[in-house]
Amino acid sequence: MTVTIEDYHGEETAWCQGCGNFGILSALKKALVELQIPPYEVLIVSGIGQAGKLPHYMKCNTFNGLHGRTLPVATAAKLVNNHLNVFAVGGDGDGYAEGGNHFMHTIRRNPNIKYLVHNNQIYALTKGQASPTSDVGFVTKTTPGGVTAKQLNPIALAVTLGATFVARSFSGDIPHLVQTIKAAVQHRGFAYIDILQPCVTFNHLNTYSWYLKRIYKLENEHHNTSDIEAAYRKAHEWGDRIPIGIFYQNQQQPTYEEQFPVIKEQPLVKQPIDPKQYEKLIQDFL
Ligand SMILES: Cc1ncc(C[n+]2csc(CCOP(=O)(O)OP(=O)(O)O)c2C)c(N)n1
Ligand code: SF4
Repeated sequence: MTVTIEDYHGEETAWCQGCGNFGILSALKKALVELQIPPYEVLIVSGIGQAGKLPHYMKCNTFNGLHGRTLPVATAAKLVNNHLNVFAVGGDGDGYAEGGNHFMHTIRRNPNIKYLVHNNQIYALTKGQASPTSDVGFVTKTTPGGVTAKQLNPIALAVTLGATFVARSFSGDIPHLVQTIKAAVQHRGFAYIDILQPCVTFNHLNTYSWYLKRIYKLENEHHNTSDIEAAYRKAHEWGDRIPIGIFYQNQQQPTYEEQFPVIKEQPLVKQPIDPKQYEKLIQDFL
């Protein structure tokens, strides 16, 4: 049976008109349809935030958990059912502040999950406080005198930690985002995409036109995605020129789940359970 966009149609959205999240929702659906992946083979995990609401607007398996705890939940789900296409989604606050620790350790483990960060450079659900990716000098409710802390560079961090797929895209360029998500899905291992996502209500600095003036595509500059040093150099471009595209890719690393012989034959979820195996364990707790 052919998979269509309607198959993924979820609840009505509660995002503001013009929000960059719409581009991400639409691109994710398009990528899944172009790859002909049916909804029952997809799980989308999120935490809390405007970005964290995305699974509500999709019809497939979803899990909405705690703020900043998206990646460990997604990793666990992948271990339990390694045949599922597992996506983790969340904001820059969720992923780089509350969940920063998990970002680091998921990169080390390299599970075959896909991580889409809606990077609007602000905390949107809690009405506009500074986030780790807010520009220096940006005036917000928590930084009335302007942000003084140095901006986090998540792309450079991911490259440095040895992430096996590191990309950036823009929610205002749906074809580019669809292409990048498809490449992430086809990657064997942890695929991370930082998606520049204008928040039209609380971020009046990093607007669509602000990004459009600066963004250029790595693929138009013959960037070599297997050259980690070139990726690191490109990761440090932020200002007048902002690169989007795949910075780095390496498919030579084993995935996390490949290292568990118990799920080699079939997913844990499909393996028979013999209650007798647990008798001793239960006795120990009684
Ligand atoms: C542990 C914890 N800390 C703080 C909060 C409050 N909180 C809820 S959403 C949010 C910010 C969300 O911002 P972001 O992750 O960037 O997502 P966005 O809303 O911008 O998409 C915060 C701080 C919370 N729910 N849990
Ligand atoms: S507050 Fe910002 S991120 Fe949230 S829905 Fe509105 S525009 Fe989008």
